[in-house]
Amino acid sequence: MDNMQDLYPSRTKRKIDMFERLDPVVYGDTTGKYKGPLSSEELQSFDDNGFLFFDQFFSEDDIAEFRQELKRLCEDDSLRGWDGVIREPNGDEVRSVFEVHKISNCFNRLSRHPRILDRVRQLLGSEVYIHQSRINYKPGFKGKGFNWHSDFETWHAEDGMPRMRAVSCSIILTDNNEFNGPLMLVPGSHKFFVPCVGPTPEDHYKNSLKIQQTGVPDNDSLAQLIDLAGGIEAPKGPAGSMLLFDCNTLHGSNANMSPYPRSNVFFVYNSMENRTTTPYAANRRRPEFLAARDHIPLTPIEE
Ligand code: AKG
Repeated sequence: MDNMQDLYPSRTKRKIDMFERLDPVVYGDTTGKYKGPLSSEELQSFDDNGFLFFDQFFSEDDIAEFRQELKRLCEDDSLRGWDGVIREPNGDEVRSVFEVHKISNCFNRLSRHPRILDRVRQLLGSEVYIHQSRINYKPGFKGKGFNWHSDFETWHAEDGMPRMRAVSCSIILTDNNEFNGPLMLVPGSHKFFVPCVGPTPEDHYKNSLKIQQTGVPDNDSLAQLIDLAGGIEAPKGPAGSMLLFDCNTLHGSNANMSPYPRSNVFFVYNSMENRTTTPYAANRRRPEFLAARDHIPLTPIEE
């Protein structure tokens, strides 16, 4: 695949209507090399909705060390000034820390946990590498929201991800409830690609990681997809719960209006058959902390 064949044009001058996705959603099954723990029903549900939620996937005990690490990274002076630490718009609170699978042993190990990898490899039907990882902290009262978007749209336009063959895994590190800005998803939206209007600004990531305004779907398309697919869902649960969602599922979240932080870690697994090339709609590649260049297949840790 080269960039001459852009199957998912976006960041265009004029609006292009949304169209049906050209790629499968689930690549593996319950037999064969990448068979995994997900049942046929779970695979079908992921195919239909674009996500799967696992309540209390890890226990409180399992995640105790990750909560400590979450705090440590947020307070780590040696990370101050690094571009991979994003502050809230108009504030000094940490919004996100990127590349946590590289800067933290603890999160590196979590990203290679066999219980996650088995499921992700089954969904993608191949070996996988990490395209991006991050913690979104969403601190109490101060954490702002994330506008609706498809991650694939950005990864395609700005990172050169050719096809829809990536899955995000979000692990809840502090309880997510209706008050602290849980992630919301549009079930079924992953089946359509919504081209976005407007060219990619230079160094777009410097603003988009605080508030994304380019590469977001127009309201008409959004409303249509929300109507079509049956609304919006916000899977909530205690720390240790896990969400797997397709790279093209529309999602976003509100600000945290409660005193309690809503902190989740995200690992983005891309298929080894779908390695990134050059951006489809940006002048330059984004920095490595946002889009990995070492496409190394992951090996599971021993439990
Ligand atoms: C992102 O980081 O791109 C997200 O969409 C996450 C939204 C959230 O953490 O609420």
